[in-house]
Amino acid sequence: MTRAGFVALIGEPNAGKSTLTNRMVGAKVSIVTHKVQTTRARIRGVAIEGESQLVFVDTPGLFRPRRRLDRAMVAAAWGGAADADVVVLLVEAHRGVTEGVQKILEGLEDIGKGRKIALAINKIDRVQSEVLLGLTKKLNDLFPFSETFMISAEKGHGTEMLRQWLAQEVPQGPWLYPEDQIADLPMRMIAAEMTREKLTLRLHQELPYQLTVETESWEERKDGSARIEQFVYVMRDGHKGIILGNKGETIKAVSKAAREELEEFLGRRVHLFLQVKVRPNWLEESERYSEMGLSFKDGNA
Ligand SMILES: Nc1nc2c(ncn2[C@@H]2O[C@H](COP(=O)(O)OP(=O)(O)OP(=O)(O)O)[C@@H](O)[C@H]2O)c(=O)[nH]1
Ligand SMILES: [Mg+2]
Repeated sequence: MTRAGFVALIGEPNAGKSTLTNRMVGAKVSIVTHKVQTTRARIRGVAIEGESQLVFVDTPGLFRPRRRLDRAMVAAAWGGAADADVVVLLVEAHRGVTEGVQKILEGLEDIGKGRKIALAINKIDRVQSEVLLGLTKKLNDLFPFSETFMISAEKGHGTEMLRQWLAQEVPQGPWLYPEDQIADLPMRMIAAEMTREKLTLRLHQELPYQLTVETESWEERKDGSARIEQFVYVMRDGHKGIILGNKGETIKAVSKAAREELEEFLGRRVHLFLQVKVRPNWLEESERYSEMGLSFKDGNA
């Protein structure tokens, strides 16, 4: 009597969707930063709870898109919700019912037909408990959520209860992935994401939103190590200089941090080579989108 299903995590940028995905899976499958719009495509992480296999679908944040990339990201997020068995909306406890949250609730009216939508108020570690009762009521007045959870994805509060509830909500049926699989994303993409995370953490202002990372080659070596070459695409010459840093120190530090994480993930040695390429128009190149796991067409205005 096994169960299995897709659980889409949706919410505004920075709500903690990727943190929750990693918490549920028990490993880092999706990158996390303090900046908004970190996740760009749907990332699947697999967790097992009792007889149930839960496939968490981490999605890009939902916001008012301006660029082609934004539109493709938002479309990927709504698509994730529309394909899921259960949807969990994450709302930040300290921010409450923002305009962005209200917009998402409107969008959920259609998605909610035929599937359960749960509310997870996240980052409860940041507010007093009195705030939570008011916020729960306010949100449930606005939308008929099947269930409300109060969690801290980062600290792990309340996440067990959410997981147990999801385990009984997904449909009966055979498991969708082998028991030991935790992610469903090509390794070359996971590797590119790790580098993008380290870049995003180190770079200031708008630059992280204007770059993309691709794994260009991946060579297995006889000694068991992997030789990985990645391209960092930026739009302007000046950006290249910023990423390289003084005497190349920025790119060196990024490369080291990404390599270390990759080595831990793979359990073996990695030789990582990063090259920065100036590509003024990469945001309008369809190949960049397929490399990210996004649909170029979804970005059409
Ligand atoms: N205090 C606190 N911070 C949290 C919690 N969950 C996540 N965060 C932080 O919130 C920030 C955003 O987390 P992410 O998991 O990247 O958020 P996201 O919803 O995936 O963001 P996008 O991918 O940009 O849509 C990070 O700095 C996290 O460490 C929490 O429960 N409490
Ligand atoms: Mg994310």
